[in-house]
Amino acid sequence: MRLPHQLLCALTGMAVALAAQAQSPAVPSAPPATAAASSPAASAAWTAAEVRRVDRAAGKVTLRHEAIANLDMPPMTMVFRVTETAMLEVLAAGDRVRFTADKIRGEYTVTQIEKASP
Ligand SMILES: [Cu+2]
Repeated sequence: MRLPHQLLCALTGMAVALAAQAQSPAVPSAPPATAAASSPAASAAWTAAEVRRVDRAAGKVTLRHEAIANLDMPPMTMVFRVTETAMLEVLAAGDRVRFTADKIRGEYTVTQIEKASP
């Protein structure tokens, strides 16, 4: 009864494999934007900048920034949103800072900012 036994083992093996396949959870298909929003600091590099204007009411800051590698952006002066308006409280025009930024929901957004060490 060697053959039937082998056949049974083969069939059992297949059944286990199929069951494992069926039970394995689907790979979560989170869009890249969501992943970036949840952990923006992971990929974004720090960029040096000078604060030109702080708009606390609008939650925006104007920065004269150096090249931003992760956004493929050359040096320029531009307005950024911030993820939290509290980030603007310690900033004033003329401050030298470093920051990380990402494109969140289509808008360039500062995700971290701190004053540069003198
Ligand atoms: Cu820019």
